[in-house]
Amino acid sequence: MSPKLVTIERHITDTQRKFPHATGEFSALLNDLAFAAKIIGREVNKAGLVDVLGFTGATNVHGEEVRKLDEYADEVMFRALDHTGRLCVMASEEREDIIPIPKKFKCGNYVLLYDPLDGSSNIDANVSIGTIFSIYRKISAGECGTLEDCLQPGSDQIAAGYIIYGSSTMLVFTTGNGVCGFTYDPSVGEFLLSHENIQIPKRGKIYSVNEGNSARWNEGIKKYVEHLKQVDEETNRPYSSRYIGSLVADFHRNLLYGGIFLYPADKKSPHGKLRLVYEANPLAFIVHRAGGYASNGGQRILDIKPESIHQRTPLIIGSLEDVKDAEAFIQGKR
Ligand code: AHM
Ligand code: MG
Repeated sequence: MSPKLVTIERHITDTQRKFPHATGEFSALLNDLAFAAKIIGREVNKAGLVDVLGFTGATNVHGEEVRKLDEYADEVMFRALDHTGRLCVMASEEREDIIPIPKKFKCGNYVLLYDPLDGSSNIDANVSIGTIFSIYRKISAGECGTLEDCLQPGSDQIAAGYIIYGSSTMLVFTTGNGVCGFTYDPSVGEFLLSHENIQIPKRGKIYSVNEGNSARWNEGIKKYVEHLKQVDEETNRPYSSRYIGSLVADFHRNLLYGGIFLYPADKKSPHGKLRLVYEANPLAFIVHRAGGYASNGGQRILDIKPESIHQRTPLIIGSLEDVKDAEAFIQGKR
C-alpha cells in the first residue's frame, strides 16, 4: 500500500478542524512560515554554487560578522510575514530592536520571534544549519505589538519550530500537542509528513558540548561530563560525544536518537552563549512536548521571564533523565 501523503497544509488544516472556534489565522501563519522555509532552503542549497558566500563586512548586534545568507534569511522571514495581517510585531536575532509591522499593513494577534539562520559559521563548510521560530499571542493593549509581547516566558509560546537545511530540508514544529516533522520534497515543492508524534527517548547515549571550553567550566559541569565518559554498567559503554557546532543540527539528532546538548555558563561567559528567546525557548518548548526537558542548570528554561530580547542563557536540553542528571551535578547534589 502506498504511504499516506500528508502535506504540511493538509496537516495544519486537519489539526485546525479539531478546534471549531479557530479562525484559521494561526494555521495560515504556519503556512506562511513553511513558505519562508522553502525560499530560504532554496538559497541555502545553492549557496555553494553562487556568489552568496563570504562576509558582508557588517556586524550584528552581538558583534559577530554577518554573512550574506544570514541577511537574506532575515529579510525573507520578514517579507514573507510582514503584510499578512496576522502578526503584531516580530523580533530577529539579527536585529537590535523589535521589528514593527509596516504602517501600510494591518496588525494581527500573533508575535513571531526568530533566528533566521542559526549556525551560520558552518555555511562555507556545507554543514547543516537551521532557522528557529517561536510564536506567542499578543498581550499588549495597543493596536500593534510592543516589546512586552516579545518578552513573554517560553511557557506562553503557542507554537515553536525549526527548519533544518541538511541532507534534506525538514520542518519540525509543535503547536503544543505532538511534535511533527515534515521533509521537503523538491520535486513537488511540498513539505510531506515524515515524522509523526516525535518522542525523545527518556535517556540517550550521546552528549553534545564544545569541550574545548572545558578549562573554563565550573566543577559541576566538569564532573558531569567526566561521569558520561565512564563505562555504564547496563550498556557496557560510555556516552558518545557528537558536536556539530550547529544548534539545530545537534538538537535534531538528539531529539530523534536521545541525548543531551549542553552550552553551559563558564568563566568567560557567565550567562552562556545562546539566546533565550530565539534559540533556547523554542527548542525547549519542542523538547518538552516530545517528552524531554530543558534547563539552565537551576530552573526550567520555559519558566525564565526574559528581560531583554537578546538575553543569553546557559542551555542544557534533551532526554529527560540526562538533563535531570546534569542539573544534579551542576547543583552539587552528585
Ligand atoms: P549563531 O546564532 O551566531 O549561529 O551561534 C549559535 C551557534 C549554535 O548553532 C551552536 O550551538 C553554537 O553557536 C556553537 O558555538 P561554539 O562554536 O562556541 O561551540
Ligand atoms: Mg543563532
